Amino acid sequence: MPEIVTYLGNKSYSSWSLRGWLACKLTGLPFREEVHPMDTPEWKPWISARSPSGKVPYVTLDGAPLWESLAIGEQLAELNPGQFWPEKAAARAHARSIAAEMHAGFGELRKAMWMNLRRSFPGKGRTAGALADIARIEALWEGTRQRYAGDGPFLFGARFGFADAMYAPVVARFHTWQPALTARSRAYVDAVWNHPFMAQWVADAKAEPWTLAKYENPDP
Ligand SMILES: N[C@@H](CCC(=O)N[C@@H](CS)C(=O)NCC(=O)O)C(=O)O
Repeated sequence: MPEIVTYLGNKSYSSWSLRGWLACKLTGLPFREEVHPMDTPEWKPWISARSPSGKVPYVTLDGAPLWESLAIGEQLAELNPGQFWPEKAAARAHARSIAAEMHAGFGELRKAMWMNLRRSFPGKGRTAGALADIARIEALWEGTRQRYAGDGPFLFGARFGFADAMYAPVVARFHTWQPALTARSRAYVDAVWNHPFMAQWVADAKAEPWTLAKYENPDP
């Protein structure tokens, strides 16, 4: 069995860490995780001694370094392909494209509505840029689900896959900041939020001892 180790920032705040961890979960294999609080004097030395980019998520697979969440997902998918990507080529092409769009984009949303799994800031963070990103995400979710989800609750149907994992932190942000969403988007948000992987991550986040002030004030 391959040895997988994942290095993570705070589960409460580190949205990229969540993507890497979900990729590890999708393998269906046991893995070890090491969590370290960000924005502390020890953070940079800790992560820089491990991850070539000095960022999380960082994963080792039988000792081989893996960084950048999309690359982590693609590599770990080789261990359990059917769980990560849809079976049909057209759906897989679509899944890869929306995963890449998430990897590269939505900076305004990420800046205005950061992840904080222990807090609720309804009505805040609604900058023009964040609202434009949300409109694109809702259109993308709806277009994908209309075409590929059938009766299933996730982007490509019944199975929570890697495209869902890439958007899971958006779901978490929507949970905290509660922007206005269509009923269909809300149903998708609920499906991801209630998935057992997500529930486990949120429970771990709530049990963390660390609070980072910069993520606690919705009116910076
Ligand atoms: N494009 C990278 C983004 C990595 C990233 O920005 N990670 C943040 C996680 S919140 C980080 O490590 N921040 C702490 C730091 O830069 O010291 C990926 O997809 O993995």
